[in-house]
Formats: sequence, C-alpha cells, structure tokens
Amino acid sequence: MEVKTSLLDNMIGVGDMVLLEPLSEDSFLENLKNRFDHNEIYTYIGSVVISMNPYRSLPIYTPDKVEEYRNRNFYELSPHIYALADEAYRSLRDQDKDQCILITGESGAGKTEASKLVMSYVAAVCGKGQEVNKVKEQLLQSNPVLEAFGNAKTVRNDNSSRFGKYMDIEFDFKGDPLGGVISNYLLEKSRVVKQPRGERNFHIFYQLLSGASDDTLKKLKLHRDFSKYNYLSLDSAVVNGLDDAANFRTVRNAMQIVGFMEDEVQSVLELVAAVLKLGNIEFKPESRCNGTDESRIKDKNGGLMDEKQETKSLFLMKSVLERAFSYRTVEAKMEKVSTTLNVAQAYYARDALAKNLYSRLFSWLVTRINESIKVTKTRHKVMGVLDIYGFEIFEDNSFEQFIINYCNEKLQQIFIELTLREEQEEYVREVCLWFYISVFNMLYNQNGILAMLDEECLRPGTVTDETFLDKLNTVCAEHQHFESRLSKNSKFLTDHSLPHSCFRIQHYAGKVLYRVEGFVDKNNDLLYRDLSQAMYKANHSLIKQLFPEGNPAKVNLKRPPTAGFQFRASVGTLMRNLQTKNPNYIRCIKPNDKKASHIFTESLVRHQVRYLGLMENVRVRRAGYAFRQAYEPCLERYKMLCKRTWPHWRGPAREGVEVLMADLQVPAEEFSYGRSKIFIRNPRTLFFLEERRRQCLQDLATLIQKIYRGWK
Ligand code: AOV
Ligand code: MG
Repeated sequence: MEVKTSLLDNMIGVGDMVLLEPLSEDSFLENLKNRFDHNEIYTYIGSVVISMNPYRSLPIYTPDKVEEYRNRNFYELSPHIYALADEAYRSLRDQDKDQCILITGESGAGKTEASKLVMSYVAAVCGKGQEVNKVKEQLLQSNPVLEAFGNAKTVRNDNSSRFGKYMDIEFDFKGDPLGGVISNYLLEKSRVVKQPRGERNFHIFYQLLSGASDDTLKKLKLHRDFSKYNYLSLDSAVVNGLDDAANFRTVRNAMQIVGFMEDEVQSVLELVAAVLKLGNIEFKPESRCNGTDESRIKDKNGGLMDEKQETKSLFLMKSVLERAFSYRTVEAKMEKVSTTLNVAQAYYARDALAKNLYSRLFSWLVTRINESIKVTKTRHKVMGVLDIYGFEIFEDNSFEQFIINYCNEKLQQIFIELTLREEQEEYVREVCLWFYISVFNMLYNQNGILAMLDEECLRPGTVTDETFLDKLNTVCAEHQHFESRLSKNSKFLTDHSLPHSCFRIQHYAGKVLYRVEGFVDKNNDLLYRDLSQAMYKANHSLIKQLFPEGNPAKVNLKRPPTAGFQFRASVGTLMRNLQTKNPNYIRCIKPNDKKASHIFTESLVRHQVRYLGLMENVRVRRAGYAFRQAYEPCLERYKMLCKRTWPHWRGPAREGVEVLMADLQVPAEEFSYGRSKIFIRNPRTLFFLEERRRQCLQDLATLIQKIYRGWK
C-alpha cells in the first residue's frame, strides 16, 4: 500500500499515467512536460515505460542508482528504465520466464541508448566472477563495434542505427550470463556510396581516417583528409560532439575484448580502406571501331589518385579489375556472351561492388562476434533486446525507408496486439485497431507491397520501377491508405501534390511519400557475376571468403532470394520468436526536432503520443481496474467495515480509505491510489467489499430487530 503512496507523494506530476486525474490528452502531455522539465524523463503506463530523450547526460545512471533499483519492486521507486530491467531480469531468474525488451520510437527518440542502459543494468546486477565478467564485457563491447560499422549521422540523429538488431542474452539457472546471439536486419548499404545532404557515411570511415596512427594509415595507403574520398560527403564530415578519433580507439579496444585477433582487425581495416579506394576509381570512355564506347579505368594523370594504389588496395591484379569494370558476361542457354560496359554502367558496377563489399563485411562482423559470444554450456533462460531503426520520413524516401518503416509498422502491430487487444478487445476494436489492420494487410499480406515487388522482380520480360508502380496501382488503387501517381496524367491521381513515379502510404506514424526509382534494383540486389568472380581472385582471404559465389568451381545458377524476401522472412521469424517471450515495453519519445536539451515541442510530442497509441494504452490499462471511486463516497460506503473509521473518520478521506483497506487486509496489488480516486483491479475485491457490507447491514438489521422485539 505504501508502495503506491510513495509513487505519488515524492513525485513531480504523476509517475504512472494510469493514476492521472482527470485523464485527457492535454493532461497527459502536461504531465510529461512537467516531469521532463524537472529531469524526470521516465513515466509509466502501468508496466510500460515511456522514455523522453533528454539530449544531455543526466546523473541517473550511476552505480548508486543501480544499487537503489536492485531487487526492488517495480512501483516502489520513481519510474526508471532500471526498474523495468530489474523486473525483467528477476522474472527471468526467479520465475523461469524468457523475456524480451521491445524498444520503439521514431528515429532519434533514444532506442539505442535505452537498449544499452538495459544491457548495462543487467550486466551490473547479474553474477560475478572472472568468467562471468568476461562474458559480460564481450556482450557489452559488441555495441561499439556494431555501431561504428552500422550507425551513421542522419538529419534525424547523429548516431542513427542503419540496421536492425536483436540480441538474445542467454543465462544459466543461477541467472549468470553465458553469452548470446545477435541477429542483424538489412543494413542500409546505399549509404556507402551516397549520402543525402547533411548526412554522413558510416562512422568507421571517419573514425579510421581521424583515429588511426600515421603508421597504420601509411600501411593502408590512406590520407587523413576526408576530402580525398568520393564516398565521404564533405558538408557534414565533422559532427559536433562526436570525437571520431577517440571513438576509433574505443572500437579497436572493443574489437580486442570481443575476441578479434590482430590480423582479423587488420583485414577488416583493409576492407574499409578498399571501399574508400574503390570509390575513387574513375572511368573514361574509349571509342571502339564499331562506334560504341567502352569504359576504361582512368589512368594516373586523368584520375583523382594513383590508380595502382586503388587496384592494389583491392588485392587484385589490375587486369582483373579492369576487365570486371569493362565487360559483363551474360549466360544464356549454356552460352556465355560478353557485352561491354559503358561509363555509366561501369560506375554502377563500381558502386554495386562497394555496397556489397561493405554489407558483406558487416554481416561477417556479426557472425564473427557471434562466434565469440556463442554459448557452449546448456542455457536456461533468454532475454532478448530489440533495437531497430526508428520510423523515418526524409525529403527523399526510397526502398530503404520503406523497409525501415515496414519493420516499425510490424512492431507497432505487436505492441497493439499484446498490450491493448489482450486487455480489452472491444475498446481496441472500436478505437484504433481498424486502422492498423488495414495498413498491415497492405504491407504484409501475400498480396502486400513487398510480395508484389518480388513477383515483379521475378517476372520474365522487361521489369522496371514503372511497371512495378503500375502493378501497385492496379492492386492498391482502392486502398484508402495508398495513393500513387504514375505520370503527370495518371488516372490514379488522388492528390495533385503527388509527384510522378511516387506512391504514398499512410503509415501509423505519418504519411510517407516514396519514390519508386531503384525499388526493383535494390530488391533484386544482384551483383554481376564478373565482379564476384573478380573478388574471389583477390589475394586476400577475407575478401575471398565474402564472395563465395565467385568460386568458378561452385557455379550456382539459382537466383539468390531478393532483399525484400529475406527481410520479410527474417522479420517474420523475429516476430514469432518475440511472441514466445514475456514482453517488456519501452516507448521512446523525441521531445524536439533540434537534437536539443530542455526543449519540449508540444505538437511533436502530441503527434507521437497519438500514433504510439499511448492514450489508448492508459485507457485500456485503466479499464483493467474494474472499479474506481472517489475517496469520499468510497469511505462513506464501506466505513462500517472497520472500527477505526466507524462511525466517523476525522482525517482526509483518502487516509480513511487506506486504513480501511489495511484493516480488511486487501492485498496491495489489487488496487492503486489515484489522486482523488481509488482503483480496484479485480471485481472479486469489489464483490468481497460488497459482501462484507451486505453482511454488516444484515447483522445490523438483525440486531435492530432483536432490540425492537426486546422492547415489545
Ligand atoms: P534511436 O536509436 O532511437 O534513433 P538514439 O538512442 O541513438 O536514438 O538517441 C539519439 C541521441 O539522443 C543519442 O545519441 C544521445 O545523444 C541522446 N540520448 C538518447 N537517450 C538518452 C539518454 N537516456 N540520456 C542522454 N542522452 C540520450 V535511430 O537509431 O535514428 O531510430 O535509426
Ligand atoms: Mg538507434
């Protein structure tokens, strides 16, 4: 009972939105703002944690705080992400339940930071000893490695995750960690060759150039100067508050702790250098006698840099690379036909190779980390932590945003299903579910957009982005959450502001305009066989290993699955996996669009509160309290059940109710104290009170009758 009181009494605003009185969107926002202004960035909705990004470091993650939250009940202390982590860890250890931590919110809302806080809390409270500590360190240090290679500065977030990550941490029966497994979801590899204005390539490129020793750079034949590299955007190469050089040292150190051998680190850096140099290879046309142009690698004087260095850094003979960028072999009916590449095709091939090389390196890193943290003993229980790329809308949205937003849509669905629907079917049906269901069908069904894209990619004949859009139009035209425009005169034009070759989807978190250009190509994700075969010839074991299909002895004519298909399958597996675990939710909110501390932009927060369905969440939670009543009438009705409150209670009504509940020994988890009302969770408790009251009245009536008869 004191438990809830402490939540209310020492608190800025209301710690649990379930107890907010009166409840409205305005009071909800006011409470969030009030708490945010007082550095209280966490607020509960029952067991769900809302986390507001403070955009500055707060002194609330100290070892003392860890001790404070350790082994305490969820509602005992003020809201904190540590309380959720503690609850999840203890249920795993003591109640034998697999847990998952689902962290959602838009880009820059604080998901990655939250996932690291959960991991570091669990690491701090579980097991001790040399071996256990080594496991913990390895699990924690996998973060800086993956962030260096998989995160980048975007306009929304200076450290934006450009891949989805799910990590299972595995424990033994004592609750000591044994190791883990990381799954990664589709890296946004287009960033390797081109970044939107104001954004950067993946951190590792800048870290390497800023932080490596002169000696290392010399060995890798790299310049410190970012401007020497075509693949590194210049306008935003330096980010305020981001120390690339220091981070490089952190990453090197982390790689060592995770278990990378020195020669492996060297190989990885060589590949990073290779990607940069690949970007500097330039082409020129060479006229052929038949009147066509054929692409040639620009020579030293015409090129940006010494071409010998470029080809060398790929560990290839110049002739091999030259050939791979000049010809393409098409195999038709057992016959090989070589066609020449023009300059544009050569650039396309170069970029495709750079993207492939980098994304394969990234997947290799994940596999390598998994080898280190693999569990060899029998595991007992698992805690999964999910940190994906957040919902995002850019000026220009392509296949990558479609994939990212698809993933978020799916997670939102899980949240709705598990938290809202199970609590109150009817409410959800009435208020919000119809919307989600209709968008989902459009995205995920057998006939969903990704499935249609796959069909189109596999169809014989000429397939282009426009034919895909055409198909979308015919199938989705009547869909109320879909709009598209094929050309200026398209009949399907529903909105005159829609540019051509675009389609628009009303997602749960906002309308997004997608440009269809590149969808087919990115989904196909094919690399000319000439390129993989060239890479397989590299005199470098890691590069060779990354292009196994280039091995002429293993020619496999089967088409690899499309990017969309793989993604859909892996997200499907993930969702099924999550549903077997007990979910714990962290809902991250971004307070402003400026990446600034102390600014609470009401309209922005209101939008997030709406699309995250937080009001519904509170209402459904409250509906979970079958009965609620203001303190005065409650005391009036039941005060006869307790000698201390009967016939008159002189103090505040709320205290009277507290005395009453204690006297009747109603278990604390059966009710909560709101500002002006008491919330009773189970009708059972209400029936119990009513029954006691009825009996009491009956006894009283009998007594009165007796007295009355006695008088007669
Ligand atoms: P995200 O993971 O949700 O975005 P991050 O976790 O990377 O967002 O947070 C963005 C930035 O906000 C961080 O780099 C920190 O500067 C700051 N931040 C977030 N949470 C905290 C906190 N608890 N304390 C202090 N600063 C914080 V994305 O990965 O873009 O979807 O794809
Ligand atoms: Mg992130």
